[in-house]
Amino acid sequence: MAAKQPVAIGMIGCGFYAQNHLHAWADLRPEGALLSAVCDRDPVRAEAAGKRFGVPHFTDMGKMLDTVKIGLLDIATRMDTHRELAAIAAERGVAAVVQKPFAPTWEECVAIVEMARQHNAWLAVHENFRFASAMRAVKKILDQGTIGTPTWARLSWRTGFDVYRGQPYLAEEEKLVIQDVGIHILDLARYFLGEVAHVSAETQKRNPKIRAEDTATILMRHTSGAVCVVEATYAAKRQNDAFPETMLEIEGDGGSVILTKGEKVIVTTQGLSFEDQVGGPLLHWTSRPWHVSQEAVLHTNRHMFERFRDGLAADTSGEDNLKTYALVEAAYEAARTHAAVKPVQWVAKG
Ligand code: NAD
Ligand code: 89V
Repeated sequence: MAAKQPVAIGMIGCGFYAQNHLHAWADLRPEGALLSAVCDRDPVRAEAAGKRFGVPHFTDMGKMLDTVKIGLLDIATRMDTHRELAAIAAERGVAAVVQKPFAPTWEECVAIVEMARQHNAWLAVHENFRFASAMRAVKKILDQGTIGTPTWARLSWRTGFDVYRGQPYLAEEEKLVIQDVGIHILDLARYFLGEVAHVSAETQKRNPKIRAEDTATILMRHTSGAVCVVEATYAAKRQNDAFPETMLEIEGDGGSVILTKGEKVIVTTQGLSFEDQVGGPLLHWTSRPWHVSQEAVLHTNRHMFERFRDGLAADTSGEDNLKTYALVEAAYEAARTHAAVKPVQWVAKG
């Protein structure tokens, strides 16, 4: 069997969260993912990343692509820049992974997907919650039929952790908890229970110091008939905070699977229960409490690299992520109208 070709990786954005992407790419070098250049419009951040990971650094993506031959771009800038950067990648026929949220509006998300299709450019969204070890373990339990057909679920992400310290921009966003973290949990709901028929939602702003909603309670009916509650808040006040873990309970017609703090799973089937630790290991570059999220970056980057290298679409391709983004839009619409909303569906032109 022919040896698989290595892929030259270009990192765009070397800010707060991109540090995890950079460490993950460094860990994937032995597998053929060769971090080859970094770029940040802030020269200090660009140079720091270039020095730390031993690659050339740039402050302009176009100059980087003129200078270094890149196979796969990893764009970890904030959402307001994604359309412009993804367009440059598509026009140059370079494959790209874009961090979530895909873009500030549905229309911009669609424009990015259609631009990539027009240029036949490979495109995916870095949506990493479903790639976390614990979530993949739960998915395996469901796929094995251990609890029968899932009929009801609650996916809960509740914290009082100071997310604004690492990401101060969150306090000024026009839309907050649904667009920033709800999007992850809605993606998990699709991953575990399939597509959604309609969405109801209530939002609250419980922290007076921030601009937008920090608490959302979402109720969904899936096309399978299953019902799912998605909850997310940055305004919890509790001991033993689980940040950044997602707690879940999924019930099927043959049992249930519950994921508790510390990534412990409790499975009940045929009247018997067993427990297991399903979290991933601490890595040489990860630290509590972010380790759960950081380890998910490694698995997500590996998935993107392997799927691109093998000429296959990613599970969270641009087109797939439109279905998750449509749930974000539907939840905001439902909260605004206090009525159930059918998520919009994107249909490819031509
Ligand atoms: P940040 O502001 O710390 O970093 C963004 C960096 O991009 C900055 O250094 C900025 O200078 C650079 N940049 C902006 N425009 C650029 C351009 N045109 N060319 C080159 N560089 C440019 O933001 P962050 O907190 O690291 O968030 C980045 C993205 O990651 C956001 O979309 C955020 O939602 C997402 N995020 C995802 C997760 C997760 O996947 N679990 C966690 C945190 C943040
Ligand atoms: O994971 C994220 O997308 C971050 C959060 C604060 C939720 O961790 O924005």
